[in-house]
Parts: sequence; C-alpha cells; structure tokens
Amino acid sequence: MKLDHVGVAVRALSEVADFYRERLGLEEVHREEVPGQGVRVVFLGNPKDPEGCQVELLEPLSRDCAVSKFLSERGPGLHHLAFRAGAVEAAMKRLYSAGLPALEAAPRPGARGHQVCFLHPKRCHGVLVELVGSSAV
Ligand code: CMX
Repeated sequence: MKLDHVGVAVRALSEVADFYRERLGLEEVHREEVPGQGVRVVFLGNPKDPEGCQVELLEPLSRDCAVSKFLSERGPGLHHLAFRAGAVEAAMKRLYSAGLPALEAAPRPGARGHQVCFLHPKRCHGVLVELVGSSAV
C-alpha cells in the first residue's frame, strides 16, 4: 500500500500550519471539519503532486474525542500513518482473516470524502494505522 498521509496531532492549527508552510514550503491543499472523527483538519503538500504523501494536521473539536485524549496523554506529535488501501472493506476482511481486525466493524467516513478504518497501535508495533479507501463515501 502507498503512504497517503502522515497524521500529526496539534492543539491549534493556527499555531502549527505556518511551520509547515513557511519553514518547510508545503502548501495547504485541503481543510475541513470531520465531525465523525471529532477533528478539524488541514492537509499540506505539493499541489502539483496530488498523488504525493501529505501531512494532515489534526485539531480536536471537543474534549472527548480520540485526538484530544492523545494530546492529553502524549502531547502534540505524530498521530498516525495512513495508507491507500483501494477497497477498504476488502482490505479489512483480508486483515481480519490474518488476525488483525480493524477498530471498526465497517468503514466509516473520513476526511476528503473517503471511507476509512483504523488499526490499533498495539497491534501495529506502536503506530496507529489508517486505511484510506479510493472510493468516496
Ligand atoms: N499512536 C500510538 N499509540 C497510541 C495512539 C496513537 N495515535 N493513541 C493511543 N495510543 C496508545 C496509548 O498511549 C495507550 O498506550 P499505553 O497502554 O502503552 O499507555 C494505548 O494506545 C491506549 O489504547 P486504548 O486503551 O485502546 O484506547 P484509547 O482510548 O487511548 O484510544 C485508539 C486509542 C487508537 C483506540 C483511538 O484513538 C481510536 O479509536 N483512534 C481511531 C480514530 C482516530 O484516531 N480518529 C482521529 C483521526 C481522524 C482523521 O485522521 O481524520
């Protein structure tokens, strides 16, 4: 699977996005709220390379979401790796059969209109893994 993006948990997008834009030269390519995931996100990358790996900044929308808990326990920083999985449901079935069930019973709506699922960091050697579907929700 190809790496789609790297998720980074931040306390405030406004405090962090400039670092990626001004110091590292990335450009904002997408911004949205994903209520089902409890986050407001900004994707940064190279607009001329839409297939290239991007950075997703994740700001919690409330105190009781996954990213808020992550920030309280571990502080800002690398949150997850996201891979393009094609048909997410098929990937979930394949991984389930191999003894690696996703956190969700079925794909759910993620950012940019994609179906997504997550694999628990305890089952992935300390890294939260997201599978991103190619189809829109
Ligand atoms: N990376 C690595 N380890 C992580 C982690 C992460 N992102 N989040 C939690 N952990 C670790 C905790 O530090 C803890 O480790 P220790 O037991 O060693 O202290 C352990 O996982 C806790 O696991 P848990 O008790 O099962 O559950 P949590 O309540 O902490 O939830 C998780 C963890 C992964 C199940 C939850 O965050 C989740 O469901 N994530 C998927 C959804 C998500 O993260 N959405 C936001 C992103 C949306 C987007 O990208 O658009």
